[in-house]
Amino acid sequence: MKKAFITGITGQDGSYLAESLLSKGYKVYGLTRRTSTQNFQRIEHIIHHENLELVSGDLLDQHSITVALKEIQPDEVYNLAAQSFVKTSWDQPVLTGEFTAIGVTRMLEAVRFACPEARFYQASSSEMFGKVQEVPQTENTPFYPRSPYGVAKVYGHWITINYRESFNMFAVSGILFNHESPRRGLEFVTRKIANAVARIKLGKQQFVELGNLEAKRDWGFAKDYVEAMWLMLQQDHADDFVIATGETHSVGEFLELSCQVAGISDWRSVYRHNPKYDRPAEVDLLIGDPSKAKQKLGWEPSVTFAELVKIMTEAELIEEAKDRD
Ligand code: NAP
Ligand code: F7E
Repeated sequence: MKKAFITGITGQDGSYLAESLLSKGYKVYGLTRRTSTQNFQRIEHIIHHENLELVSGDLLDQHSITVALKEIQPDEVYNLAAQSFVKTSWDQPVLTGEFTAIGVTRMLEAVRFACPEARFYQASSSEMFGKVQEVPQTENTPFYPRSPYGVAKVYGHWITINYRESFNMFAVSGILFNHESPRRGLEFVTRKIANAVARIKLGKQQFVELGNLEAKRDWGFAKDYVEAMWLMLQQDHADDFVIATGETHSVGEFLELSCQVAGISDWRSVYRHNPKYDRPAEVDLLIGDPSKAKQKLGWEPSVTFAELVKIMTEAELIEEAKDRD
């Protein structure tokens, strides 16, 4: 039985990846950090699975991850843990660097010391392209990050490549563009919109307050994207891949379509601009070129933008209707 170790298992991607690996017959170990109230909502449905084990540790604590990896001896390590909200990275830039940048080195050091044969996946991000130097963005497009989060991810990306080249480790980076789902954190714009639209439809709130409606993103479905992570670790050679849909849409389009799904005819009537949601430096346009992933991994997205908006809005309509009273 193959063994996988996932950091960030309580997050959106970690929960989908754990599900997928369990269905493939893996024994899955998930790193969780101590919290005063449990935050296992996204993994509640698999928590009693006989092949899932949670391990206590933190990316800030080198010893905890080294000891866990020494004990488990995993075949595959997926480093998904991070401070992943871009806006917060301006409020907590140092902590973001500790988790999202230096945390990667801690993971690579732990693997190098405890299980050097394990294959390592690093969750890189399209935020590294920031102020884009090329359209669409490929594996060879130069980085120009626009937030402390983006800068930290560039560090994580290059240290992964550096360990591959220095120590001959099977270490890869997936440059994943935005991917969403009903499990997305409520602070991210897609889930925020889908949730607000559902609440407006049900008469629980009047408006949705947003920042920049013009920003464009290449949005895919998270469940598709975790399959790409797994595929990257099944290859003969360690390599880095862009994972994206190849389409871009604005925040405004997401809002308009979500309103259509919910049966709200005039989206402008429910929208308010609030400058508090604008960013000190914006990433205006992201659009990825996934041709290398298609050619070498045989990976393609299965959910279109319109389907994604529908999945997310309908999920919120169901959830919000449950606690209507
Ligand atoms: P997410 O929902 O925010 O999940 C982040 C996970 O990291 C949570 O499980 C969190 O644990 C854990 N974590 C944070 N700090 C930690 C620490 N110090 N020690 C241990 N665990 C820690 O993020 P996601 O959307 O699933 O994304 C997964 C990864 O992909 C992240 O690295 C993100 O930056 C990257 N990424 C995401 C996207 C996207 O569009 N979703 C695109 C490109 C790259 P708690 O539950 O305890 O907070
Ligand atoms: O913002 C605009 C905002 O926070 C998307 C993370 O998973 O993807 C994610 O980062 C856009 C930005 O995601 C609001 O200015 C307008 O242009 O949903 P977001 P993100 O910043 O693209 C990348 C690939 C990651 O790696 C990250 O971990 O939407 N926007 N109004 C707003 N954004 C938010 N959050 N809230 C608003 O009210």
